Amino acid sequence: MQSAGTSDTSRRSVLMGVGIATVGAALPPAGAALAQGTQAAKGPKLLEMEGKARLAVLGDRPLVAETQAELMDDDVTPTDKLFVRNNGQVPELTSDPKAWKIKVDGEVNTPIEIALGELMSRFPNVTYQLMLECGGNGRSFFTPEARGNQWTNGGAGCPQWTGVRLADVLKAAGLKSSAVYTGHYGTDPTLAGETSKPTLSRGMPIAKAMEEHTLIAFRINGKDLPLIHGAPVRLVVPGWAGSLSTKWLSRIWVRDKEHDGPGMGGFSYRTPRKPIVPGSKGDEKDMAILESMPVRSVITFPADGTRLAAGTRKLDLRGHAWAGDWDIKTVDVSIDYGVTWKSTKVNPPANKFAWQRFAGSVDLPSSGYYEVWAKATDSNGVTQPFAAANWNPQGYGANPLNRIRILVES
Ligand SMILES: Nc1nc2c(c(=O)[nH]1)N[C@H]1C(S)=C(S)[C@@H](COP(=O)(O)O)O[C@H]1N2
Ligand SMILES: [Mo]
Repeated sequence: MQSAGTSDTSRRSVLMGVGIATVGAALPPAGAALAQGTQAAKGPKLLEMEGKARLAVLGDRPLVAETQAELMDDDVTPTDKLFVRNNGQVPELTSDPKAWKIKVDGEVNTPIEIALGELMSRFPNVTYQLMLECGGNGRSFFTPEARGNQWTNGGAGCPQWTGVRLADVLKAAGLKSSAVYTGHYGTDPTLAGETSKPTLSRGMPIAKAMEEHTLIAFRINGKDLPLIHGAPVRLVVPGWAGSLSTKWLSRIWVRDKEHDGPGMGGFSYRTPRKPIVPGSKGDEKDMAILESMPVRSVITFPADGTRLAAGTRKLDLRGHAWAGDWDIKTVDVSIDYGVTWKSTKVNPPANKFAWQRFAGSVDLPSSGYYEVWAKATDSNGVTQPFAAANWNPQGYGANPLNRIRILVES
């Protein structure tokens, strides 16, 4: 248990008067396969960056940091607690955000180059609470290990975004009948420092681009975007892999075929159409692009590793659940390793593509060690598996049910 999460949670616990203290480090990792804490044993390296909370650093170059489960407890993700995922370097901050240019070209009747200031005033501004989730979220739950950043469940957040609808801008440019896909470009230099080629350039089918919650966003939680999250302007493509939500947005290329920029080919952001042997090489032609993210739940209170005072027989808990394009129907919890389940109360989302709060309680029959499991089911009836399923070489789509460890003292 890392120090930031521990102090934060115990402070909140004291305020709430429930008498919980966290001493996660004192608990052994749950049977290795079950541990879901962020590098529970050693404790992660914590991010030290102005304007950012002490997130768990998964990589320095490029910078990648995830949000510890207990820091995901806010209804609306505060900007400082939003995970960070860069593929290259961070570009320089522009001195004149309003003059920042965005180009829309390709399969359109009238290619546009528009300054951000004009974009803001010409198109209706909308504000929604929208999920941003890395396509690799949950990757660390795969066995054997899949290539890439070892996310637990913290490559996800749900801030409030303000921007214009991408659909409005595409309509202004006029889509040709040949328009089938987008290709997105940002200005971040590659890790090697090149600016002549994109670091990452993904795209989506036109239908997703025209969805009313797909935004060209310039504000987060009511403030200008910070540089690390894409200032002055980015895409927010909620519910789908975060790699579509291009930061430092400079160009949308409307394509007459599936986009083919870096991040579109091979095993990138793809999951198998039919299950493959875990650890095997796999065959590119059996892979399909990951679009909607899968159903997931995260217990955000109490923290993994919480120790409860002797005599505690009831534990209140809460968290968030979400499911890409879909809503959450139920979240169930278990304290007996999935033998019996109890339902929780699930709130409706603030709007489509926002996560949903669940809250409930479990009865603890005695003192001792427990794991609390949470399992969400979406509006299609799709539920989280007990273990990460559908292994793939680059590790997308792992969404096993969530587990925390609890000790009731005697
Ligand atoms: N230009 C650019 N946009 C990008 C990336 C990037 O490396 N460069 N990373 C993408 C990925 S993989 C994710 S998950 C999200 C993360 O957004 P955040 O860092 O604001 O949380 O940004 C996406 N947009
Ligand atoms: Mo990502």
